[in-house]
Amino acid sequence: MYKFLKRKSIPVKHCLGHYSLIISLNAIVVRTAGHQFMKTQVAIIGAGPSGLLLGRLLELQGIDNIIIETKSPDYVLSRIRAGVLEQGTQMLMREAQVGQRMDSEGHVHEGFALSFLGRLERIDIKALTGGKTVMVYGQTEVTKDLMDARNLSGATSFYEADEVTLHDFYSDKPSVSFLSNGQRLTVECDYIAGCDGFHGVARKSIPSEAIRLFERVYPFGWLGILSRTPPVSEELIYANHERGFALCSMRSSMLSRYYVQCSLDDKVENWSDQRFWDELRLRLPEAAAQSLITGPSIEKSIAPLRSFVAEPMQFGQLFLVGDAAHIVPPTGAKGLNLAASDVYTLYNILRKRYKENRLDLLTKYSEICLRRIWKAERFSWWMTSILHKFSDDAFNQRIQEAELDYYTSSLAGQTTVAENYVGLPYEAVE
Ligand code: FAS
Ligand code: PHB
Repeated sequence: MYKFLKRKSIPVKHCLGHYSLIISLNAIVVRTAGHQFMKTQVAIIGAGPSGLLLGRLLELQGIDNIIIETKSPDYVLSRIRAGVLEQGTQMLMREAQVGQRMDSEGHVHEGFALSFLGRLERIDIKALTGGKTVMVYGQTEVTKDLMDARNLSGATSFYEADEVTLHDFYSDKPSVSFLSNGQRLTVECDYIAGCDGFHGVARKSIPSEAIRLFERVYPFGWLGILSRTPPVSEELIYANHERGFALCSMRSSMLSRYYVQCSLDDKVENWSDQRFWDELRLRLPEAAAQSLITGPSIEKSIAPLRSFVAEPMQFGQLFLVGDAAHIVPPTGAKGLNLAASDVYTLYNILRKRYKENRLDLLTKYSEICLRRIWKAERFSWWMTSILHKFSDDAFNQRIQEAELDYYTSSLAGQTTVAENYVGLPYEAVE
């Protein structure tokens, strides 16, 4: 377990009647009976990749921040999610001084395959993008590296917080209140970063008339399995099949991650390991199906698929970041990477606001992020639309096969797929 509240310095305590004042390096604390007040520059809600990465980058710039998370560190780390990092995400991990394990344990991938009609067509992303690649390194590891760094630095984080509530974010004195170990705390800040994911409180705190939501829910889910087996292929395989989509991925040379499309009302308990492996084999090209090494699942879960965007992403002093503002179907491996590009934008806006007094940049956050978000939404929607079974409509299956045939046999088509998969460039904050 991670210590949830650590301070760097020996707090200086002044008892002012029933108040007590504790000064520490990154939080000023005033305590009254039953209610503790803290002050920081940026209050970050959520300790997923968005919150932890933003917190770490700000901390390295000497910008005080406090993270408030509803779950325990172990719970956050137990979630099995993304597996592919774009170069921009890798760059940010290095800038956050937490890239060492990623660089030593991550696997650089120079291509991936699209499978259809029994064919296996490789997209050579490195050759098609002038040398760009992606890295296979699980989101769990990204989160752990960031958590470890924050725990080591002593920056303040509150885990297992309850009743997290945002206050006055349209004023210049926003705050976040919450219960921690039965004590009510209020963090007064300059800005709030809502990094609390799709189901978090930040977006839901915004008046409905101030926000516009765009959504598409797909009529299927992904049944994912993790197994301590060697991956069927060194690179990822995205398979279109008339029985449904399948994906072969991995976390390491002895930890494989596989997915099969399943119906929305399906249940994990309906899928024995054997049924999963049999179905996966049916959806893969012959050579892969024959060389697949199976084993007991160590994790099995079903995730729904949706495309979702909230516009704008800034509301006074509140900024929505990552899944709090947008969701993509994981078919394009963009979710975690989009969160990282939001962090890049907000981090640089706040860095320049505090270091160069560039207050003008604060209003540019939404437009910069949304330009990249909508292009990633398009790619993720397109990959989902050509790889999944939507109905028994034979015409749609033929159109999907023609799309895949064109995009894998035309240099222009391959280049389009490759440059979107490695991640479109980040827009400079200037
Ligand atoms: P997260 O949801 O990761 O983190 C939000 C944090 O806020 C959580 O720790 C949560 O506990 C906390 N929180 C929630 N409410 C709160 C509150 N009221 N107060 C305080 N804290 C609160 N992306 C890919 O690229 N590839 C994939 O294969 C992939 N698979 C996925 C599978 C699933 C089941 C899910 C849900 C997502 C998947 N994603 C995938 C997307 C995922 O990786 C996200 O893009 C990524 O987690 C985004 O990170 P955050 O924005 O930090 O949000
Ligand atoms: C994964 O490894 O979990 C993964 C990889 C690529 C995707 C989606 C999921 O597009």
